[in-house]
This record gives sequence, structure tokens and C-alpha cells, in this order.
Amino acid sequence: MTDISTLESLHLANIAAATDEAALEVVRVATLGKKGTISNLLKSLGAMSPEEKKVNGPAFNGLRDRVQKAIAARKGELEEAALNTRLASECVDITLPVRPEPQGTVHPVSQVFDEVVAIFADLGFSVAEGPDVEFDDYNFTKLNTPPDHPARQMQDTFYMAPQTDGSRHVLRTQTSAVQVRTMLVQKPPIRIISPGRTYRRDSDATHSPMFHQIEGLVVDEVTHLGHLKWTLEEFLKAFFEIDHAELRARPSYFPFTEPSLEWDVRCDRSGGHIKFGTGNDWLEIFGSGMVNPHVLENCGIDSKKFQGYAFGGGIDRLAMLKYGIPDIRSFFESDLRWLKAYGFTAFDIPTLDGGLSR
Ligand code: 2NL
Repeated sequence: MTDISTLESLHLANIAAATDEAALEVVRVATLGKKGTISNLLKSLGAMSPEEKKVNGPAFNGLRDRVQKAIAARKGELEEAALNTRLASECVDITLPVRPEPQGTVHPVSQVFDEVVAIFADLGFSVAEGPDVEFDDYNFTKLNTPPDHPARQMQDTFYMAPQTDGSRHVLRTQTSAVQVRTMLVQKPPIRIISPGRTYRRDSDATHSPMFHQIEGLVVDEVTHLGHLKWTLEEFLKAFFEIDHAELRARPSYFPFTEPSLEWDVRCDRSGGHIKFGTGNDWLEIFGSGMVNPHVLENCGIDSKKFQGYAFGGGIDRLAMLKYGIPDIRSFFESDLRWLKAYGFTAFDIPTLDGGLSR
């Protein structure tokens, strides 16, 4: 009997000393496993006399039951401790901010670029793009501005170093060359806009040597100035989010259009900021005209069968007017304070149904 109680206290001490479930399992195998000490005691009952069995049977079984219970209890303790440790390590401080504030903003020129594309896409225009460094031929000659033409002096051009054949590439002075490229490869009907960077040797509060332009071109069998006026009105209404836009045409001159017109939009500057659609002021907004038949012919389009209208305007200028930005040079200074004030979040994606501005 002393043997049994010694054994029991030894086992119970081992169980209590097990600090994790693996150590406890070692104790269980050593006692209750197939060849464990208690299993061996129970097996030894078979060889005993009935009297010995009577005494040892209940003693051995009692020992087994108590050890079993002690192991189960210790297992429960260890499981709870393991769970508590895990919970402590996985705890989350719910008072922390959800996510850091996004630092970057979408530049107003990019935003307006996307707004303009959304509006013209809705009117059935496709977007055409081309290189910033252009052939002189596409930037000028095909647009009815040959080398000796006085209109070459209308804007100061950045010329690249001469090629081996003597020709000089230019930084495009307008995006019209993109439309030339389209006309050279695509038959009418053509309905495209070409937004992009343009370059002129000019710099003050309203001129930057690099600026952004949007041009539009429509070529079809019946195309006239009424279509042009309607298109510009629809654009202005959508862009400035107004119900009415009133346009006034003035005669102008561009070598690539004939006749050429400049459009002013009715506006009100009395309230400290500019409002469109009402008032007694006018603001110049687009240059335009019917595509000069020479330009169509230069691009392989039969000017007896097809005619077209074209227009151009400044994207930076549209952004300044819509978002009240006074100086064009601030667009290109990369001042983070300015970008924070005038920039947009990446979630302000301009769509006609979702809204064009914040
Ligand atoms: C302005 C004026 C204009 C065009 C651009 C054009 C393009 C082709 C043929 C004919 Cl391919 N015209 N573009 C026409 C008139 C004016 O831009 O004030 N831009 C800032």
C-alpha cells in the first residue's frame, strides 16, 4: 500500500510539474500508456490470487482514476494558460487611428484632364495621343504653316538640334499634330480630342513654357459651325456644372482653320470669384474654326467631300477658372502645401453621373 501512495504522489508531482501539453503527454504515456507504470500494475492483477485481487484491484483502479483525473485537470489548466497567452499577444488597441491619412494628392491639371475626357467621351469623342517631340512637318507644314509662312512667328517655338537631313524636330506648340497623325491613318468620320502637354517660349503669371492643351477635331460629310457651337456649349455646361452657357463668337485667324473664330463665354466677375452663364462680362475660352481645306488635303482627305471643325483651349486655364487658382506657374512648382490645398484625393474620379468636382 505504501508503494501505491508513493507512486501516486510521484505521479501527481510530475503532472503538476508539466509546464506544457507536450510535457504532460510524456507523463500520461509513462503512467497510463500501454507500457506505463499503472497499466503494468493493472496487468499484474491477472496473475494474482483472488484475495490479492480483492485488495489490489480497487487500489490500482483508484490510482488509475485519480491520475487520469489529475492529468485531465492539468490539461485544462495548460489549455487555458495557452489561450490567455495567445489572446494577450493578439490584442488590438482599438483607440489607434484606422489608417494613416493618405499623403499624396491628384494634381488639379490631372483632375481637369480626366474631367474633360469624361465629358467629351460622353459626346462621342475618342482620345488621341502623340509624342511631345514632333516633326516640324506635322506641327507646322501639314497644318498649312510652311517654313516661310508668317504664322510661324505667331508663337515662339522650342527647336531641337538639327537632324542629319537638316530638318529640326520641335517641342509641339499645340496638340494639332496628333490630329494630323490621326487623319493620315483614319478615314472620316473622325471625332477625336487630343489633350496633352504643349510648349512655347513664354513665361508670366498666365503663361508657362510647358502647358496643357485640349484640341478637338470632327471631320465628316456634313459638319458645320453650328455643330461646333453646340459642342462647346455642352462642354462648358458640363464642365462648370451650370444650366446655361452663352457663347459669343469673334472673327480670328489661325493658319489651320478658315474661317477662324474665337469664343467668349458670358460670365460675372462681380462677386470676387468668376461665375459662368450670367453677368455682363465675357471671357475668352476657345479658339476654333472650320478645318482649312489645305490641311485636309495635306492629310489625304478629299476636301470636296469632307469638311471639319476644330477647336483648342488650355487645360491649365480651365483648371484655374474652375478651381480659383490665380497663377499658372504655381501648377509646376511642386510645392507640397499648394498640392495639399488644391489637390484631389485619388477617390475623386470624375464621372458625369457621379459628379465632376468635389
Ligand atoms: C487655341 C486655338 C486651335 C485648332 C486649334 C486644329 C487642328 C487641326 C486642324 C485645324 Cl488638325 N485646327 N486645331 C483650330 C483652331 C484653334 O487652338 O487657342 N489654342 C490654345
